[in-house]
Amino acid sequence: MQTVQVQAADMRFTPSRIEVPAGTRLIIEITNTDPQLVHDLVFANGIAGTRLAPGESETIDVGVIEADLEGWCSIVGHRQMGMTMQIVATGASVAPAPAATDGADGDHSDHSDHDLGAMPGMDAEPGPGFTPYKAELDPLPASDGPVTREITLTARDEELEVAPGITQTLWTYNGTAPGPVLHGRVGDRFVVTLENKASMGHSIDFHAGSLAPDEPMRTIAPGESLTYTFTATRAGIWMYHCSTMPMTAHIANGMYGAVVIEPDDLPAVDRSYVLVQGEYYLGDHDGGEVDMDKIAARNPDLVTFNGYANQYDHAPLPAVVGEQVRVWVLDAGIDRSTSFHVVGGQFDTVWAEGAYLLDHSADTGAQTLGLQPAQGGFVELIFPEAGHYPFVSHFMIDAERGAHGLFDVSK
Ligand SMILES: [Cu+2]
Repeated sequence: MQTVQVQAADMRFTPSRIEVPAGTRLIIEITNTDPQLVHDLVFANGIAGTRLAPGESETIDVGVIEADLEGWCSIVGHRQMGMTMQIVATGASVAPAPAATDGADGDHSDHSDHDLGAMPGMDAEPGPGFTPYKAELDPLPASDGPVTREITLTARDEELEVAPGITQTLWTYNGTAPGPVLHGRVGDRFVVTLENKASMGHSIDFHAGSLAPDEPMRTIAPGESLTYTFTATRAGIWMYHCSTMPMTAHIANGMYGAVVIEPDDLPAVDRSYVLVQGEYYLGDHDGGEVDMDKIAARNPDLVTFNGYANQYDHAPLPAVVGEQVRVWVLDAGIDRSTSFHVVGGQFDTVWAEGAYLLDHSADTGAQTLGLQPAQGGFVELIFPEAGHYPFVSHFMIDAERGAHGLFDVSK
């Protein structure tokens, strides 16, 4: 028998290579010495440790080592970032075990996935639990001056439907993806409590405030909380997101949202909506988690407004002929830009990243609002007659992946 002490921290196991005479039983005493992140250690022979919070330890009986064996951390993304372990059987006469595949970290690109068809969600109805994400942005009550706004965001795992018949275990702020829309004016102070009730480390980064990221944006372990205070000194529709590694996985698996900070001179309108564009890279089974190989291939299965494919085709957004309608749009990415367009509509106003491109023009117009990941803005338009006006990302592949909805305009 051979016993080896292993530490897990900073996306590495130390040691990451262990030599064992073939035929020896290997015992690993592992300690998670990472200051922030949850880790585990699993092996290709099926032996799996449990998830360890920072500071926790356990003993894993890996069994008798007859051939080389690979191990890794099964927290999504950690294996790809380098958390692997090689067990080398010295003096072994047998070839390495063929079972070098994993079953624990969403790394399944060789399996066939959901048969999504050409237009996911267009040919099916949402499940009975379908509740559309609220796109309406309620007007702010009048105030004499800057306001302090307190909110608690709870990071938690939630199995949610993301398109008709397709569920994923998302990592969420307050149980939805995107998380809640925060709304205020220039000068408002936001006091955000982030509490982690999920199964791994998470964090938050608000683009709406300017500050040193060191403390407020730190990753906290399950069971911990932090307070993040910022003052919104500039108007915009700002992204917030988890900034725990790998950020691709944490954002794509649901940890993003919008903060709308209205400029002081923003004209009142009849109706305001908020649409946040995001992406899903589906795991290989219902209730699965984000697929890192699809992220690396930059190949999302679904592109959505407010976290559900074709959501507002199933629950159209109302408007009335002649109203001035404002639509705030944020492109949360992680990878796709957007070209926001309303079929049959023309924008008389376009505001993007802090400036008007077009300001209530009488005789010029715009057809799209183009945004890169983490950019935002708003458009305004008046619907000329009753009907059904689709809105899309005019990157048509994304409209067909679910970035599509409807305004239902009545007289
Ligand atoms: Cu996270």
